[in-house]
Amino acid sequence: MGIKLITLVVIVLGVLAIAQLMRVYELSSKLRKTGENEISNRDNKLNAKMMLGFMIFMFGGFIGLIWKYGWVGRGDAASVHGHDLDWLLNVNFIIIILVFFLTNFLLFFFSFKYVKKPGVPAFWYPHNNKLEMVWTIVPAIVLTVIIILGLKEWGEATGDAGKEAVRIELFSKQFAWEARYSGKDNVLGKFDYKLTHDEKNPLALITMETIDLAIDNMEHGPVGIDSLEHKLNNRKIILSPEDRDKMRKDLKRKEQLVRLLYQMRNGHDDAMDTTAWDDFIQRDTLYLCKGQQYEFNFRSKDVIHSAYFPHFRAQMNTVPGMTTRFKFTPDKTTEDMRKERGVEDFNFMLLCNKICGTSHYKMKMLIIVLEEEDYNDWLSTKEKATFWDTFNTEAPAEGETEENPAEENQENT
Ligand SMILES: [Cu+2]
Repeated sequence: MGIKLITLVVIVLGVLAIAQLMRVYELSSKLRKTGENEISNRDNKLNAKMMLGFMIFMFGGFIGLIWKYGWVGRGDAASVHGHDLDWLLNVNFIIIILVFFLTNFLLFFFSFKYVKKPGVPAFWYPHNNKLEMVWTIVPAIVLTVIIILGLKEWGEATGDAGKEAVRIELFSKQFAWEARYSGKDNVLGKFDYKLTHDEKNPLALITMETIDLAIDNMEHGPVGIDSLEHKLNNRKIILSPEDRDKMRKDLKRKEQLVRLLYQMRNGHDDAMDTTAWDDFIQRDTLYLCKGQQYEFNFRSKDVIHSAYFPHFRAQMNTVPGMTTRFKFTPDKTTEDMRKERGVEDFNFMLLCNKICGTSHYKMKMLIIVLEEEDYNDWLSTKEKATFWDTFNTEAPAEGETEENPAEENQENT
């Protein structure tokens, strides 16, 4: 603190001293009867040398920092497309750095070289078509190449995944991630926001049973239509006009919602239900298999989040009301990465990369990439934990507490 204060005082005093010196200079030049605007030959030469000195200092600093901190500090990528993406990023960096050196060299070196010399008039050079063409066409070509390469990469990363890709849904909410694996059929069951009110169906999946449950909750649940009607019609319950008004509005909204749910039920084909029943939901840790392509379907419950997988070079916004996609193939296991980096407790992470609220910083998910054999072992532990199993467990709270310790042991090994 003390040192900071002293530094500040020194800077302020320094600025004041310079201002005073300039004032003295102005006064003395007035006394000498030369104009303030007339720059002496000596000053010009000094400025020219300072231009050159600054250029050397800036270039030296740039090279020195790269020397000290490495090329860009990302570390090697851990996904197939990540290596291509890094290559593209390096191409961009090389172009930018070349342009940086070239333009700054011209700027500062010419200022030095063409300093005003007594008796030499300035050369009048207003226009050159060839030069204009060169500095328009060359950047245009370079930018076109960069953009086309970038679009190609982007198209590949976000385009349709092959049939063999495993589908996973990443559901984001304030402030956690939930992963839904598509199960044996590799098809993610459909969902609908109108079904979000039950803890047995946290991801609002559509099946005949979940629609029935939602209708039942809406009609007979603790804050359902029945209870609202009862409160509004029972004369023994005294309500303020505001509360009554609020309740009427709530009732109207719920009646409308229940009509929509009945409509959904009428149009629902329960042959599709198995696509949802075999899905399973995974919290805290996402398990992936090395060499397997994954198609991630992103969803958001509340605000915009962003799924950021730094080591796999993937990032995608999750947007309420729409599904976004990104696919990648991990090509290193967690173990591979630990060996490669020499860090024993290294772990892949999924982070939220949008400031989405107060606990944004906590919104992350551990990712463990396994060899095929280990991955299949883990997968077999999930066979009895499908959406069907969790939905049909009579007491979900008890069932989960019994299952969880076993799962945690799995994760720790
Ligand atoms: Cu977030």
